[in-house]
This record gives sequence, C-alpha cells and structure tokens, in this order.
Amino acid sequence: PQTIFLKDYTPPAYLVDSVHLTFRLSPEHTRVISRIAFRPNPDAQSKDFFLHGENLRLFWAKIDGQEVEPEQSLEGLTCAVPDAPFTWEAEVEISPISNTALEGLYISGGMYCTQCEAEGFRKITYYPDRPDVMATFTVRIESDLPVLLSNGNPVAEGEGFAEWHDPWPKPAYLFALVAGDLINHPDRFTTKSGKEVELNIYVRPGDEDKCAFGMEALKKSMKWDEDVYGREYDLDIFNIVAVDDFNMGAMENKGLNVFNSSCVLASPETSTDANFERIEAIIAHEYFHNWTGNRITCRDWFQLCLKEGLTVYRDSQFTSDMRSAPVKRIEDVIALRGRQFREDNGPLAHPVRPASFVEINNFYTATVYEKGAELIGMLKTLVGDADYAKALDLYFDRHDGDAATIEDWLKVFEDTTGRDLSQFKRWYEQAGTPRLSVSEAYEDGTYTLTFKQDTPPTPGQDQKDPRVIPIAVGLLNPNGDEVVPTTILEMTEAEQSFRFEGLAAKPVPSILRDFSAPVILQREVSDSERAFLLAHDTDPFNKWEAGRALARSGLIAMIRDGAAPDTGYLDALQAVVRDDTLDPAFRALAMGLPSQDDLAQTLVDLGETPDPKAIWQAVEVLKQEMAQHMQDLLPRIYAQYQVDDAYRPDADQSGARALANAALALISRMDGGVQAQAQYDAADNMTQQLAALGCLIAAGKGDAAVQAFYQQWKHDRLVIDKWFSLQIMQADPDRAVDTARALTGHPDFAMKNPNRFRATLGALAGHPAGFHHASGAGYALLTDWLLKLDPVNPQTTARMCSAFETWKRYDRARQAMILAQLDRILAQQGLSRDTTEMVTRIRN
Ligand code: HT7
Ligand code: ZN
Repeated sequence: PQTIFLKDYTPPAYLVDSVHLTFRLSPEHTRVISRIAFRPNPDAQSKDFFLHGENLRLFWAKIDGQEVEPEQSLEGLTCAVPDAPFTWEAEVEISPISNTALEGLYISGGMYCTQCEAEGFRKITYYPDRPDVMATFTVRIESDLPVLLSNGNPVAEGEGFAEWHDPWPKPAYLFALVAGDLINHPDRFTTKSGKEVELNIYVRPGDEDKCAFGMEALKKSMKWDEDVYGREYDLDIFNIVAVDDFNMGAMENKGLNVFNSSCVLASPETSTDANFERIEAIIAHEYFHNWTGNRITCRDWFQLCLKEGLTVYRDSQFTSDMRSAPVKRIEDVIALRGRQFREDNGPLAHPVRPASFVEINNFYTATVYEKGAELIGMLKTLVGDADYAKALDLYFDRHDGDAATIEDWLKVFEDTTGRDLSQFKRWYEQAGTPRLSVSEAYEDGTYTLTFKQDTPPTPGQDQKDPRVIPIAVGLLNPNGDEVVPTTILEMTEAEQSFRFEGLAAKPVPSILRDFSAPVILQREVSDSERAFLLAHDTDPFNKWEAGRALARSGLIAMIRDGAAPDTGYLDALQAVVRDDTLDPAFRALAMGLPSQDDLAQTLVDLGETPDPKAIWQAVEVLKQEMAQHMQDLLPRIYAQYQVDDAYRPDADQSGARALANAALALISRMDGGVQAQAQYDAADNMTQQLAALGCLIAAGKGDAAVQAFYQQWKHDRLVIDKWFSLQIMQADPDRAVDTARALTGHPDFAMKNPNRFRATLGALAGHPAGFHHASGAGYALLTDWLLKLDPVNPQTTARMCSAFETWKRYDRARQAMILAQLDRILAQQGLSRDTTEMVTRIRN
C-alpha cells in the first residue's frame, strides 16, 4: 500500500463551485447522477484531472454535455478536460445493501444513511474527494420513504422526492443523506441575532421517548457556543439522526449530524449517568464542529487535529461549564493516560499532526483527538484567557470558509500575542510523552524547583527537542496553608530551574496543577507527602492525583514485594470518603484505583515484566481491604447518598449515585451481595440497576439477575450491549475468554453491528487479566473475530487491533503468542489496507 506524506501536499488541480446530485434510492441499485461545475485552480501545479471513485459502476460521463470515455482504475478516473471552467456530469450505480463497511451510502435497520469522513464520498460518486475542495451542494433524493434528508435547507418536496440546498461551501466528507421511515422529535432555537432554527432528532419508531435529553443538550450547546465563542448557527434547520450501525460515535455533516444511536438516545431506565454525560458531550462536540471543522475545515487529513483537537477542547470546556470542572478534568486525564499515553508509549505512537499515513481512518486516534485538545489547553494557559479569546476571534474572522492548516492556527496566536510559537509547534510534530523529572532545594528562604524534560524515542523519531511546557505550581506550608497560589512556570529548556523567594519554611510543592501539560511527572515523593497533598492541596486535580499515586505505590509494593495493603493509604482515603464537604463525585473518583493497564506500565517503567493475573489479584486484595477498613463508614455513605428525588442525570444526582455505588461495590465484598440484590430489585433507573448487577456478578451471585436482566431488556439493543459487556468485564480472569466466546455464540451477537462487536470483543480486550491469560486463548479469540470482521468492516477491525499494541510489555511466552496471532492476521488473503497498516505498525 502507498504511504501518503504531508510534505507532498499539492493544491488541487481543479476547484469545484457547485455540485448537483440526484439519488434514485434502491437497496441494490441506487443511481447517483452528478452535475459538477469545475474550474482550473490558478494555484495548481498540474492540469491532470483525476476524480476519486471506488466500487462505482459508471454508465456515462459528459463534459459540457458531450459524452466522454474516462480512463478508470480501482481508485478513480482520469479524463481530458478543457483548460477553462466546465461542467462534469455522470451517472453511477452503487449497492447500499452490500455496503457492510459502513462508509459511503449504506443501509442500517432499513434506513439509508451515509458516512463520508474521511474518504467515503468516493464510494458514492466520482469526485475530488479531498477536504480542500469545497463546493455548494444541491441534492435531490427520489424514494418512497417518508423522511428524505440531506445537508443545508430544504428547498422542495413532493410525492417521492425531496430537494435540499446547502449554501455553505463544504468538502465532500461533510456530505450526508438519510432516508427512512423515521419519527421526528422536533424543537426550535432562536439564535442571538433572532434567527429561528428548526431542530429535529430523527429516530427509528420505538425510540421516540429517548430524544428529549439529546434535544436539551443540543439547545444548551447552541447557546453556549454563542455565549462563549460568539458562534451562531447558520442554517434554517439542524437535523440529527440516530443510526444503529455506525463505526464511530457521531458525524458532524453540515446541518445533518448522524449519530451512533448509543451516543444520542437516552432515557433514565435504559441509560446510565455516564451515558447521559457522554451523550451531552458528543452532541456538543458535533454541534461545535459547525464552526471548528465545517466553516473552517482542514486543508488535508494531516491537519485533522486542527478540527478535532480544538473541538474536543471546546466540548470539554462545555462539560466543565455544565457540570463540575474538576471532575471533568480528572475524568479527561484518566482517559488521556489510559488511551493516549498508552498509544504514545508504544508502536502506534505518532505526532498530533502525523507526517505520513497509509489509511487515514487509522489516525482518528487518542493522540489526534485528546492530546490535540491538551495542546489547545496549553496554548490557552500560555497566552492567558483574554488573548485566547482574541486569537479565536481572529481565527474565525480570518479563516471562515477556508481549508486551513496548523500553521494558520498558530499564526493567529502569534499575530494576537506577538509570541514566537515555533517551539510550541514541536508539540504537533514530535510524538511521545515527555518525562518531566523534578528536584528541589531549599536554602535561606529560597525554594528552587529544577525540572528536566526528556521524551523517549518513538517510531521514526529518535531525537526529540525540548518543548515549551506550562507547569502550574502552587506551594503549601507544612501546616497545610497555601503560601504560593497557582503560578505558571514556562519551561523552555531541556533543564531549567525556578526560584521562589521569601519562604519561612521548606514548602510542599503541588506540581502540574490541573494537569497543565500532557507529561509524565517523575518525582520521588514520600507516601507521607502524598497523604499530605491528598488532605490539603487546594487544587482538586492534584488532590485526586495524590490519592491515585498513593494507591499506585501501595499496589506496586503488593505486586512486587508481596507487601500488605498500605494502611496509610486506607486511612487517607477514608478521610476523603468521610469528608462531606467534598463533592461526592470527587470522592467517588478518589475511591477508584489505577487501572490494571496503568499498573502494568508502571511495572515496566520500573524494569519489571508485568503478570496480568498478579496485578488483578493485588487489585482484588486491595479492594477487599478497602471494604474491611471502611466497613463502618460505607453503610453510612451508601444510605446518605441515596437519591430520593425523581431521576435527573445532572452532576449533583449522578455524583451522589456514583459515590453510593462506589460504596456498594465495597459493601458487596462484605455482605456477599445482599445490599446489591436489594438495589437491583428496587432500581428504577439503569445507573442503579447496572451498578447492582455488576456487584452481583463480581460477588458470584449474578446468575439469576443476569437472566432476569436479559428477559427485561432483550428488546432494547443498547441495553443488551451493556449486558454483553458487563458479563465479560466482571468475569474472573480464568473465565473471561470463555464468557466472551459463549457470548459470541449468543443469538443476539451480531458481528456486523460495531456496537455489539465492541461490547463483546472490546470488553475482552479491556479485561487485561482475561485478555492476557497465560493460555493465549484471549489473543486467539480476538484474532478469530478480527479475521472474520476484516472483510466485512475493515475500519472497526483495524481500530480493535490496538488491543495488541502493548505486546512488548509482556513475557516472552505472551510476546510469542501475540506475534503468532499478528502474523496470522497478516497472512489472511485480501486483508484490508486498514488492518494491514495497523498490524504492521504494531508488529514493528
Ligand atoms: N469527525 C468524525 C470523525 C469520523 C467518523 C465518524 C463516524 C464514522 C466514521 C468516522 N470517521 C471519522 C467524528 C467526530 O470527531 O466528531
Ligand atoms: Zn470531532
């Protein structure tokens, strides 16, 4: 397969002014008739006319009304064209029903829908399918189905047809079409300048009672983007459609967002608090793309972080404003460390702006999205809130309608602030997570912190240059008072010292407050200092971080040295859990332990080979000890944080439920599941029901409830996804693979549905002690299914290969077994480009 390089970018040879498309929908023989107004690009370096097109049956093509005979290949076609503006027309046939890859036009549950990002439009018709070609689209859909949708505003409709016009020039990846027998949940929004916008959420019949929350989230997002970024909506209508078969979470097509139904449908009975929070964030994310992604798009796919990093950053800000900012920050950092640090530390590491790719779908990664968002946060910290706001205004003014680059983005900050951001740009270009080591000195009232930064080599990048790192630091007195409030230290050198004068005693530093940079802090800290910070730090993130570090060091001692659980940690944790002045959601997070994956990596960093089963056992022992240590407190917490009011998925209620359920998980270890069974029997919402079911399975008392849950929910595919996952997640390591295997034989297992596939095989991959079972059965089972899925859906297959990305951590026997499975995948005849690229990168 061909590698594409950022350095090889050249402007398109032809630009497009307008596109007219007619769709005659039919499951096996959809006809697409296109009329496209091209003109030569004055900035082009070539005059070659090439249109992308894959799996299209071409009936005819015309230029300026004259039939032509283009030269076709597997990737598209070429043709001789005039050296002046011209009209291209063509008719092709496609088969949506055979499209299981879920890219281009496909059918899900009887509904036609499209997914064109990144390169799906070329499966619909011949077109220059690249984001720097932007055009207005007019679309006519011919079908007997009652709901016919496309981008922009509706312009005509009648018996068996509808026409849409999108006045905003857009790249083809933002094109969308939906047709089906759908139910509408309507609403309205008046923009700040008084424009009336019609809002609709379209769903399959039966799902109409699950739209209200998403609609409220949409209106809050529209208002927030006006208030905080000054961005107003720009069409008469905004449609959202829920689709069951979808490769990712959602898609920001102009005026017609398409959502994985799991990311929009919500009801208290069927969705957990975490689902509600996620749905609110994803609705916001897709809506925010209207400006950061659609009005200003990316010049090429290397610039993906331009829209994704910024939009993730914006949706995090939104959630922080709607809910609790500290809790959101802690959740984001847990996710960043769990996925992005893992990626940055392994064979799939790549810069936030990659320099090359084979298959762009493989670069919708935690690095591009989440690390990309961290870079925006760092920029804001460095320039300050006021200049950030000015720079963003300039960005929207200067680049509205553009297909822009990271250079354009940084330039608006340089022009706003006069800063030179060339060093900051290294964050976009260098892969790997910097290690930030810290030493301290105190003499005559002066406290000095010395930092050293170092980034390990990553694939293709041996040498790293120092980056600018904003390090937020506060200092506490030994009595716990803050003597220096949060200060931003701007580190630019490989090694750099910062002094604080006039301190009466050696302070206790709180470093990297609010996780001010995506780095790994390496500092020898005593457990007593961690306990001190857990008790006294005024920065909620570092307060939580201190508890997490204590838990980690105790667990590592248990795993390495067979130590007993650390009572210092248990006492410090108990003090936090008991402290009713603290946010319950924060306390619930404090009760969480480092993930088993995190512990495995910590052991590797200490030069040890992790044993996944031993890690699992240590975590079990510690949880048991937590339950025992807090056995008097937990029933009080559990009772106190029961929510009596009618269910609301807001921060207050979900925080209370999270704390009570964290208590329940420990109580179940002491009472054998009695309280959990009572909660299960009484539950009137999914948060309570699922938490109780998890406790029952973990306590070995789940059989009846697992059956009952299935009977209760077998009609609801999103709930049944939870049922699949939970049984695997809660399984004993020796049973996890068998449980997953048995579930792949369940009549409701459906390989072609990405949600169900992920709920089953993804849950296995997320159970380290089960997946890395010494028998190798986890590796074999996942591989069996990846091989079955690849010909059906390469994109989802390739993404799930990342389960193997940590193979180098493990012992020789496990390494050999994983390599054998990777080789088995590579040996498959006709393996997709997506999966070939992923497995090749993982293997090297
Ligand atoms: N911009 C979208 C990314 C995307 C995608 C979504 C659904 C299916 C396939 C996809 N490929 C890429 C989603 C987002 O970031 O908002
Ligand atoms: Zn996005």
